[in-house]
Amino acid sequence: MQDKYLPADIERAAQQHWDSTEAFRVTADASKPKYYCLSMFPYPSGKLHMGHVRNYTIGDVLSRFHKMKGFNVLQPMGWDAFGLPAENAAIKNRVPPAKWTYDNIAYMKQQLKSLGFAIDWRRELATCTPEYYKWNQWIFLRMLEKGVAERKTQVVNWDPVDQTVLANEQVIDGRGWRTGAVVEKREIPGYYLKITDYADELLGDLDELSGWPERVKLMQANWIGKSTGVRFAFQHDIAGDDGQSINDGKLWVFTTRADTIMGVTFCAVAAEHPLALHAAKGNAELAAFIEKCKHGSVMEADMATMEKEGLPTGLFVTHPLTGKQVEVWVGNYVLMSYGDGAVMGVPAHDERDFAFAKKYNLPIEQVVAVGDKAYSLDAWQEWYGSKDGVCVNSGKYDGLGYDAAVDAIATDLAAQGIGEKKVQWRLRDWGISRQRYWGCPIPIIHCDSCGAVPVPDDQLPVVLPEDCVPDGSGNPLHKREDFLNVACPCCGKPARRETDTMDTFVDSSWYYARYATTFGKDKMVDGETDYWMTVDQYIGGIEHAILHLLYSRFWTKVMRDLGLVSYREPFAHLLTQGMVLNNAFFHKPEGGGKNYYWESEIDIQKDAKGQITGARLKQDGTVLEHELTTMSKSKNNGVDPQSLIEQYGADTARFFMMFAAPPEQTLEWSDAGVEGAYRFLRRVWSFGHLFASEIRGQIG
Ligand code: OVK
Ligand code: ZN
Repeated sequence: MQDKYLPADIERAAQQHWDSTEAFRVTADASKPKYYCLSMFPYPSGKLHMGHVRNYTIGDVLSRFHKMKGFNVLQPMGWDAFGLPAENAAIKNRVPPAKWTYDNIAYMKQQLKSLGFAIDWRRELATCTPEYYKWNQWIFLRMLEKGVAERKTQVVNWDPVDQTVLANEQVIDGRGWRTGAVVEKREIPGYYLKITDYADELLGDLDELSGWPERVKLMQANWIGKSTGVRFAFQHDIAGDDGQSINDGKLWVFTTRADTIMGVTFCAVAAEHPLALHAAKGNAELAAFIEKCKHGSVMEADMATMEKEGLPTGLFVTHPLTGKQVEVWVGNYVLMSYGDGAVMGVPAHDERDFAFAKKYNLPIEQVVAVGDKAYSLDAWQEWYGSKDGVCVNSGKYDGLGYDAAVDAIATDLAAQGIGEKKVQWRLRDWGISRQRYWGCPIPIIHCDSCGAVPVPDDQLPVVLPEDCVPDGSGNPLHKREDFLNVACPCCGKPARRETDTMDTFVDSSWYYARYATTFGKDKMVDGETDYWMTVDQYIGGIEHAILHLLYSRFWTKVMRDLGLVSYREPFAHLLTQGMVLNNAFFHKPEGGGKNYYWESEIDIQKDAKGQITGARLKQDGTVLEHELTTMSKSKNNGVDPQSLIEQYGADTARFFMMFAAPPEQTLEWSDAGVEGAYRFLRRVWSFGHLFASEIRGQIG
């Protein structure tokens, strides 16, 4: 044993030993309790970030701890290898995304190895390999057969920079999650997975996930968004170009406040609603407004905060209970993709309708009274959302409370055949078609005679050519005749392959099950999966609280319904690790924004406790401001794990990560903390050396 603490030598020796003995290779063993510890697999983006080191250290500590306790521990690792970053790198560097991806995987794998994680590398997978994505294609075909997948045209979120469709979840504050570009609406054909068929189960089973943070479960529940209410119609005889009443003379709406129906003073429809389009024909102003709405956000969060705008259509519909004529408006806050694309307007009892009515001088009629409070337009906030009142100014419904009023009104509407109680979900179906190259090909062949034909199973996988170099002008597969041209599986005539690829969230929806499958691999998952699954501990970033975790839960339930697995939830315990923060130093230039500087360019003053009291730019002595924020390239405050490992060794990095903060909380980077961790490990080593060479000699 060396007397000096030389982490590079020690760690190399240990890692070589683990490699040569396959120390972390595991197989199913019914005689031991199992522990499946999974960290969210990385995008092979280039090199490890400090956030990865933290995530994977937490997973490794849990794995090793359980191994020492006698568990049969599975800790796998792999690569979420499809996606846009590889295409963007290809555009920039003129290398095929495949080469960029495989090079990055090789580099990052060596980085992970140098961190000494107890990983069973035999189970490594990369989602961009045909042996993996074959099963995306295979299960997609099963979903088509079962009607869980379908082709349809829908209004979608269009990212004008990436030229691609985004799922609602990928739109953040009306902007693309990757590009930050303002999202537009477009109509486009594509494949959808009917996650809405599973809405009830996805919501209900949240109750079983006692090992998940409440916060994440709440986010999922809100995303699924179950609301109970009444769907009913305003009747009309507005005729379209064909002389027939539009939509059979019914304007359908959904409301969770059927008790306020007697207070309707207008209706609002989405820009794409047939009544809006009809009215726009003779109305240039309305046509222009509709066009403008198409570029608006489709996110509910934005709907809540944005300026409500509208225009009257000049069309009227009949109130189903009062018989009064109600004017139809087009509102920028009404979405065609939610419910029927139309809402009733009750300004006295709904905040959004109130703002709209005030703006456009529409009548406001109180129909619910809460206690003996006097209703006044100045105190309108007190009234919204309250279900504690009774109906007033509502004819035969006067005096009824919320539940009784909803029941009575739903019954009366049902008697006319124009209404019923209904459950509505906020969750939309999952559009998986991407107009991109670097993804899993959708196994469909388009034939002029037969239409969209599924690729037969014995022709799977549909292999993606790996030598394309995208240039930014759309999907390069459009130019690959060798990929495109194929015989129709039905009639044998020349046909063309689908060029859309799958959303990469498909790849990550089942990778955990594939790790747990042994290596015959002639099946998507095999019997070993049932031994290892479910994942006992999943560790990853809160950024995946909704999309990835919901899709994985959905995928698991589909696999169960296809008889592939016997469990119904993939992840028993979930830990969302806190982010790694560091100080960022900046000037605020006059034009706005911030100019960031590296710590090496700055003189920093600290007090006795190590708190920063001031910072000046070395170059000219100017005073800088500072903030504690996530590590990022753009803020010049990132610390490269590689330099940390090279200077102090992996153990110091890991030790600091685990002791500087509890796993769920943010971790503040501290050079002094790293130094401290290193000194501690050095003392441990010295003690070990002393024990080995002296103490043991004395007692031995
Ligand atoms: N492949 C997906 C992924 O998130 C996971 C799938 C299961 C969907 C943690 C940074 C960073 C900050 C600023 C600039 C650049 C990077 C994540 C995940 C895991 C894998 C930390 C990563 N900060 N990056 N892949 N990280 N922290 O490679 O929360 O992005 O749990 O590592 O992350 S990933
Ligand atoms: Zn055909």
